[in-house]
Amino acid sequence: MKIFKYIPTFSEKTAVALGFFDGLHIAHQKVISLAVNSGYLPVVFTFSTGINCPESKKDMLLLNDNDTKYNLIKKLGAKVLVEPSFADIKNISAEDFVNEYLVKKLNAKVLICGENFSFGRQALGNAELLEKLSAKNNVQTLIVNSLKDGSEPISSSKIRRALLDADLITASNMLGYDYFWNRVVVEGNKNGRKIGYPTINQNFPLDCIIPKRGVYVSKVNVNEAEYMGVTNIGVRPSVSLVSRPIAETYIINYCGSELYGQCVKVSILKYVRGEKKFDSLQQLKSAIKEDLNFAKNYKYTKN
Ligand code: RBF
Ligand code: MG
Repeated sequence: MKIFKYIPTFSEKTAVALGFFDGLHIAHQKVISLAVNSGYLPVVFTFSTGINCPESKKDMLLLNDNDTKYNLIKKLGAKVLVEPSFADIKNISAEDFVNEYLVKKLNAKVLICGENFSFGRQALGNAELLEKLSAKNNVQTLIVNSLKDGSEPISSSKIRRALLDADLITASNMLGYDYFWNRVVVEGNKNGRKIGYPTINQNFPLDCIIPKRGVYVSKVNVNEAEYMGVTNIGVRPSVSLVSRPIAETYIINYCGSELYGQCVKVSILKYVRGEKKFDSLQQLKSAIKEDLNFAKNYKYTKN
């Protein structure tokens, strides 16, 4: 998949999937799949945020870091990702956005978006306007209705709320996969090995969401192999308090080499308990042992 940080010009006819695609839930997946299966060059059009971001996305913590977003989009079969910064597109009128950028530059023959898509200056454009403007250019528009989880419409903000509540059933139903991160392993305080449970430590980027603190049954992918694990998201009050929660994962039956500096994918499957302050390392150790037993007995049903 080729990634452009600006809006390129294509001679090949394209199908363009439009959206922010944070979390890439099942409705996002449907939007992108329609582009992939259109017969045209499948392009995903999104934007990056920074200090400049839409009002609706202010203070919003992301579900995915960028690499994860790229990988999920690539896995769906998109060949091109167009990702200008929001600052570069926010003053384009809805009309120019469609006529000049989507139709002329990207050479779109099909445009796909969700029913609550908005675009253009002051986010004045909606799916209906997109359809109207593309029809004038003989471009087809496909509008994907909100998908539902039971009676609840699926949305990235509902997934965020579910993760803050450790409601992993809702999160994975809406995502279509178990919530995961794929991040570099950093050096820890090496206290884990003193109590017999060495862990891999991973930080949460400042702009990404941190699921509810506590212990989870997890699934860990190291290179090609898959392991079960137990993950603590927290500040470890029993040992040496850190100011921002980190993820510490003990990988069950792992006896390979140190993983510092490597990216490891950790999926959280089931919430076990909250993080506690123990008075002794012995108590912490037996709590972790119980967590491990719980994980070993946990019946994992693949999403
Ligand atoms: N630290 C705590 O202070 N309280 C806890 O309840 C706690 N639970 C944990 C559960 C698991 C499965 C793991 C792997 C770690 C946990 N920790 C907890 C963090 C622990 O203090 C830390 O991993 C080691 O001491 C190494 O820093
Ligand atoms: Mg949405």
